[in-house]
Amino acid sequence: MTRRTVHRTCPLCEATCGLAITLQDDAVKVIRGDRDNPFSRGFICPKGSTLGRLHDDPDRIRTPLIRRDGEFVEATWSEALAEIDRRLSPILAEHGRDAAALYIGNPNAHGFQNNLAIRPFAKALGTKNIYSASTVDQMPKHVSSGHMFGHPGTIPVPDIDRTHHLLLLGANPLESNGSLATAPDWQGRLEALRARGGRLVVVDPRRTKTAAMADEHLAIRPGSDAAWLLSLLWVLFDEDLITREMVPVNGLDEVRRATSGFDPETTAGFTGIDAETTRRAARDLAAAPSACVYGRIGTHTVEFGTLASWGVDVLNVVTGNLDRPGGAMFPLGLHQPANRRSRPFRQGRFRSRVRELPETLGELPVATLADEILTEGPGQVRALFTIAGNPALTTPDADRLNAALAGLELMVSVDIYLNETTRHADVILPGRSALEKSHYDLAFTTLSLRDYAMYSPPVFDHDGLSEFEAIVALTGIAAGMGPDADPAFLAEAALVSQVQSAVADVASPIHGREADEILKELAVWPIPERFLDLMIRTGCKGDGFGADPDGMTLERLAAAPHGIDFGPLRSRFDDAISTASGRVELAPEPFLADLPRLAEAVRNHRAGGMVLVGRRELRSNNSWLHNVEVLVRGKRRCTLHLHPEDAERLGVTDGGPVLVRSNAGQVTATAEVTDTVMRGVVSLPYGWGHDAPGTRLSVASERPGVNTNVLTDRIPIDPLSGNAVLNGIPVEVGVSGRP
Ligand SMILES: Nc1nc2c(c(=O)[nH]1)N[C@H]1C(S)=C(S)[C@@H](COP(=O)(O)OP(=O)(O)OC[C@H]3O[C@@H](n4cnc5c(=O)[nH]c(N)nc54)[C@H](O)[C@@H]3O)O[C@H]1N2
Ligand SMILES: Nc1nc2c(c(=O)[nH]1)N[C@H]1C(S)=C(S)[C@@H](COP(=O)(O)OP(=O)(O)OC[C@H]3O[C@@H](n4cnc5c(=O)[nH]c(N)nc54)[C@H](O)[C@@H]3O)O[C@H]1N2
Ligand code: SF4
Ligand SMILES: [Mo]
Repeated sequence: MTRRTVHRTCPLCEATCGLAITLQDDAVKVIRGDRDNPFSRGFICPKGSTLGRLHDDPDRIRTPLIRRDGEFVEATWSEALAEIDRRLSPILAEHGRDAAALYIGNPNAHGFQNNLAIRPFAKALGTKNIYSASTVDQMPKHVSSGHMFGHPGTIPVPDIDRTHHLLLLGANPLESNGSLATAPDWQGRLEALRARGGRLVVVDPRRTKTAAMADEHLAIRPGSDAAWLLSLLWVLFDEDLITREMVPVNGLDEVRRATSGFDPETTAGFTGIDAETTRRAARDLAAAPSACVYGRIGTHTVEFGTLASWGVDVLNVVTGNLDRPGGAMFPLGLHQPANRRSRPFRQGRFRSRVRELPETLGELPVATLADEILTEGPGQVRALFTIAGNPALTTPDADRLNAALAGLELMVSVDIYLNETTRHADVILPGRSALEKSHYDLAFTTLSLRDYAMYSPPVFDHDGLSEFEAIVALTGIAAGMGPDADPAFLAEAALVSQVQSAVADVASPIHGREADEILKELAVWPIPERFLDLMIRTGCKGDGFGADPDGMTLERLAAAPHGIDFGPLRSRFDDAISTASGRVELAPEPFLADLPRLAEAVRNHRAGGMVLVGRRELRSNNSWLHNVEVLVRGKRRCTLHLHPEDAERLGVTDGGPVLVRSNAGQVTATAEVTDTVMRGVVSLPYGWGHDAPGTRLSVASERPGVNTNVLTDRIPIDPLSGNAVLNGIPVEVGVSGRP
């Protein structure tokens, strides 16, 4: 019997906790928080300890599947790839590249292999129909960052470990463990904030766990944060509380003018927050020795998502809190170059065919994917690839999308489950369990609240292609090289060209070096790691392949099994900001142009009517952890929260059925009467609805819950980012059978 403990990063959520995994005879015995991890210091949530169960889940897909006569049958990799090639090629030949679409799901952001493989795949497909979970999530933040800071990836994070005042809107990190702000143990960090005399203010229509531990909870009407943030700004200007010690900016006067009409009295009816409370909140923010404003899902997935994102960062700037300790700071990932260079941020370089919605970051709003599949005509989507995504549960107007997926000529999924989305596929290629993959957080080290990095090797081997190789094989097929091209050869060719451009780039630390010499040094690693090593060694702390003998390499990172903590974030304005002016652009033209729409919403607001918001719970993760028994047993969690007064008025009883109807569809949920939700608001968690036929989710299907995205509408979107509206959905609520 051999017993050993390995260490790795939990890939499930953005907190990136360190795990200590004890194995006995190559089976997972127990998973604990890694106490020697300098970032997470032993913190773990109930999900992190289930990686072994996920790995061992008998329902998990381990071999390629091909649908034959309506049934999935196991196939070899070469059969599966040949089938994809045989069916994709005529579609592209006859209907053009736009006839294929790609949907990129959330787990691709958790790691580096898929991340690296997908971009070339999208390029090889050559379609404008690229979609991802970003437009049901954080796209507004990319757009505000792109315009204000010069690059959509330059996202400031709240320095919660040092701040004196955190104003947190539309986020519930005690359940979600944080987002676009990577840190393990938010509860501990927020308790420490309060213990050192800092103040936590939470703005949320629900009294969440995070709100319950706050100094102050402001219940806001869903969808109205942008107007409230403008009111805070209005007060700061009105009371001369704008600091003189801010980072270099353009557009301060334009912002002052833009706030006119958003005084706290005018917005109070719309936001549900009275004018005096708003004034006090603005004064508190300005008076704090350091402060940060942070908004997340509840501010992004709404009709004014980009304006709210913008408002958050304008507040951080004009209170003097951008880019300073205790404020909102710019992280820098180990693999990133120190100095951000970028072309001017542009959107709308192409548009969607049916609704003519503009592109952002090379992708189209996923809210319109079903339109592109269902609407006939040149450019109609006939083939869809999904990689680690479950849009049937996670994107708006789900009934319609489900119908669209059922009618595709070809659908190919790379996934670990036969679920609500992949049941529509013709070919499923197995993804790998977390323990079969090496790990480095390409995305989350760039959003981390400390300068921290970690690399973990795979724990287990597997048969067949790795997930990275599977996506590279699809790239070969999309590029017309057929199903038999060797993924290793294709990836190596991509690496060679990347090294060649690095040595030709005057700004690269390896400019002028021999490409062959660099490639030889990289060759000690498996192929995906070679890309990572190249980035790290040419990155901000890299050794430049010998130029700085003390610099970082993947080898040095890998030698630190608990990761390396390089310290707290540092101010880095000049390197982070890549606008043409070198200043923060406080008043981007498209944002000013969107303000009349907000002013009109404020003006037209009428009280009454119910609206729906979402929620997340600790033991769940988006749509795909419900097949893990230990996480779903116990109290039923997919319930409709509604306020006792609303329940009484509507005749709904606790635990009874409740019918919820919107423009898009209707569901019958189980009611949970609770005063944690404000009057006029109901809340359903998302990611449920596991009762579709043809799935293989033996645990999840026993407690299916309902799919809240049957209720969300595909038509309203945040026009500046294309983000779907998932919160603040007008609904009718009533006893089942008589709404
Ligand atoms: N109403 C409402 N809708 C929402 C949200 C909301 O708050 N409310 N939130 C939105 C947000 S923030 C997000 S990020 C999206 C998420 O939307 P998606 O990315 O579409 O959904 P996930 O539930 O993350 O689905 C992940 C899929 O990947 C599979 N999978 C898991 N791990 C792996 C792996 O390692 N490899 C492979 N190949 N597959 C894997 C799972 O089986 C599942 O099919 O949903 C959005 N939708
Ligand atoms: N346990 C768990 N953890 C997760 C996930 C999960 O599904 N489960 N998903 C992961 C992903 S992909 C993401 S993106 C993050 C998201 O992380 P968070 O942004 O923290 O997401 P939520 O917990 O959904 O919190 C959103 C809050 O916004 C509130 N809200 C709704 N509408 C409004 C509004 O108009 N204004 C304001 N101010 N608030 C509003 C909701 O009541 C809710 O409490 O979580 C990640 N972590
Ligand atoms: S908080 Fe997130 S990263 Fe940490 S153990 Fe839980 S799921 Fe994993
Ligand atoms: Mo997300």
